[in-house]
Amino acid sequence: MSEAAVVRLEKRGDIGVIIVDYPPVNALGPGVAEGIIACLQEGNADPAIKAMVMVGAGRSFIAGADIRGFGTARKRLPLGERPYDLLDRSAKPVVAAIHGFALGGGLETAMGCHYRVATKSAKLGLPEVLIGILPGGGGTQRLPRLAGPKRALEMITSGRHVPASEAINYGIVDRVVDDSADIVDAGIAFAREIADKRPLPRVRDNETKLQEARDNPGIFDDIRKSIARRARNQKAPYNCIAAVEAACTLPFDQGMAREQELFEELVNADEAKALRYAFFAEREVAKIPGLSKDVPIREFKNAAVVGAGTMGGGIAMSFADFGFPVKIMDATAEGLAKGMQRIRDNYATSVKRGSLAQDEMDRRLARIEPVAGYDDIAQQDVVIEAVFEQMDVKKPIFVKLDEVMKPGALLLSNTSALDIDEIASVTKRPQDVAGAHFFSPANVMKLLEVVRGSKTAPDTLASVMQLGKKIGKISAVAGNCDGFLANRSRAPFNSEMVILLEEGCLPAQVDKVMVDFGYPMGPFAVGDLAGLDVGYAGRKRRADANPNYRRLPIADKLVEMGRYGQKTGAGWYKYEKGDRTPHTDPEVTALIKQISAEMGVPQREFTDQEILRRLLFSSLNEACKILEEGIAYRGSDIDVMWLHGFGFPRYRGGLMFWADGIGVRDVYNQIAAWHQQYGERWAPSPFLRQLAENGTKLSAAKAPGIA
Ligand code: T1G
Repeated sequence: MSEAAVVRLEKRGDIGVIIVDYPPVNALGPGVAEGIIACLQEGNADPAIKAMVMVGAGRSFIAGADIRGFGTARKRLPLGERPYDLLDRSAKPVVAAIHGFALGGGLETAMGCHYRVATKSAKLGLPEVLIGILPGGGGTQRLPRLAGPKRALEMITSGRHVPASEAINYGIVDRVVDDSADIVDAGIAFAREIADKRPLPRVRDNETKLQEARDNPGIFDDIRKSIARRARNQKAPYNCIAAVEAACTLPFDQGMAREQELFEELVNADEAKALRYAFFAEREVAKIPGLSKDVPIREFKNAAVVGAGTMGGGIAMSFADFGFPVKIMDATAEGLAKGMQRIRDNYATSVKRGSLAQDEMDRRLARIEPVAGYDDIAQQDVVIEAVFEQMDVKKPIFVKLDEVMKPGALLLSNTSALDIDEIASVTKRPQDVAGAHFFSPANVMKLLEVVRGSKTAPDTLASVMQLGKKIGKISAVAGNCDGFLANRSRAPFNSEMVILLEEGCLPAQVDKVMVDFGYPMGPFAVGDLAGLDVGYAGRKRRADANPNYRRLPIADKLVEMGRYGQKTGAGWYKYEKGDRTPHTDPEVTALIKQISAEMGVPQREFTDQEILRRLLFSSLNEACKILEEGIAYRGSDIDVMWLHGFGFPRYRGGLMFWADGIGVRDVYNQIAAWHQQYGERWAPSPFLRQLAENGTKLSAAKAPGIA
């Protein structure tokens, strides 16, 4: 697009309106910065213009720099010649009129202006840390001057979007107007009010609030300590802090130069590449190949959940949290009462932690209605079955749902592995049936695995994808097979971690490797949290059906001993009463040694790298089979599932992206070597071999037939 097309200057009387028009979100793509500068110069040169207003066309102000441009040869304007630098040197006042979003370079552009007006629903923020960089357009220097260093540090290291109603309290915007107001008119009205006011208020000159850091320089180390857990193994959050510190210790121009240095350290680092990849993978996963954009979406206004257990309660909360009324039922009145109590307790815990206000808890609870039975849910737009993971429990429920639910209702199952086609087969409307697999805890985990049955209609699939987005989830499609995409790709990992124990590892050693890699918890500790009995049945079913999933005597023995994990006070680890801290248990160590000896498995030492690769490569190999069978459309979809379903460290991009850092050929060679050493379960996927031969990246791989 030519510069004139992406940014234009229109005159409204004596006010010049600079309109940024670069769909879909007015990112500062090619020519946009140059267009802003050209319009600014034109406005300043026009004697008929007394002041200017900058707005975004379409649904938002400016959503930031064009992320697609990073890591490419695209040149960035030099320091001192960017809109962020030129706006506040303008001889005439410029008012940023913000609706929708002003994020990253968008907010930085607005802070380069002399004034800022925003609609009530507008969101402002500097989210650069979420893609592994820092606000490189003066944000680390100007935001502390507007909002104070402490607030700036909180916003920049969290990357959160701040509503305009908060932003005005921090001093970031000068006026908030109602959403019903026309943002251009509001900007023009404000511009007329200040057109003759001098001196022009340049944010760079505003040093008053920096005093906060001069009086208390300890705030920088305080925030370094407070982010340490979430920022583990990452550099961007700490560079953000250093840049804000420079704002408080250096003159403005030197601070800007320091910001650039700290930015350049990050923009091409692995962390930023991985986080940029994750950002786009999360948008790509929403696109269903072959599904036309105009497939009709069945909107939903309410929902029903069958099953008031842990998952059912969490699913009901997921809807209530996003404003949807939801009815929940259970097989017994006692089960329903227990489920409702668990929901109340979950909310109360959030209120106690301060992450939820009491009145908001009350509003959400009021949206969850316990009901006696099927007749009470018949008119709901969507129903999600969330009962015990057994086909002979689920089928009768779908027979009943088929009888009672209104035509067009979405009939969804929360099953994590069972055959969606078999479930749909007991209904007369298989086209309305799909899997909606939530991850525990359902109201917290963002992933929704949407399982398409062979008879699931395209509009059903699209509607469930949309449903996920509306309740704050990231929806990702999986084909129908045992374990679908997520749990099937995870299953080899769950086996391999126990097999390592047979060979001489211990749970704590494996957990340390995975936590050091970036997982929030080690896999053995996670098993104890989820419950070792949960996987026992699935493992048995798979081992009976597939040689890749042989029995795991050590894991089975623990379950048979009643060691289910935290819920029984002992599993892989032992737990003190009321304390969730895992403690190594000599009894488990002895059991591991005893069973390994009975199995006659040679014992040896392991490096951290071998432990890491034994676990992750086993899943990589399965992921390639999943791609080859079309259960996943893309390698990046698998990464989205691992990021949001299994807590894979985001700054490593995802399972496939991380392996690309090693190289697909090396991955293949290692798996082939383990195939020689360990036999069938390590047989390399032919698809992986093909990728290795072609040199195709795992994260860029597509299922056969997918463009
Ligand atoms: N650059 C390029 N493309 C972008 C983009 C961006 N900044 N933001 C969104 N898109 C694309 C996205 O890939 C999708 O494309 C479409 O727009 C709709 O996005 C110098 C260095 C603004 C809250 O980090 O948070 O400024 O899939 O599906 O749900 O200091 O997009 O249609 O082909 O997400 O309504 C800082 C990132 C950049 C904001 C809208 N800014 N974007 O959410 O739509 S770095 C950000 C978002 C920077 C400066 C630094 C969200 C949104 P497609 P979407 P949405």
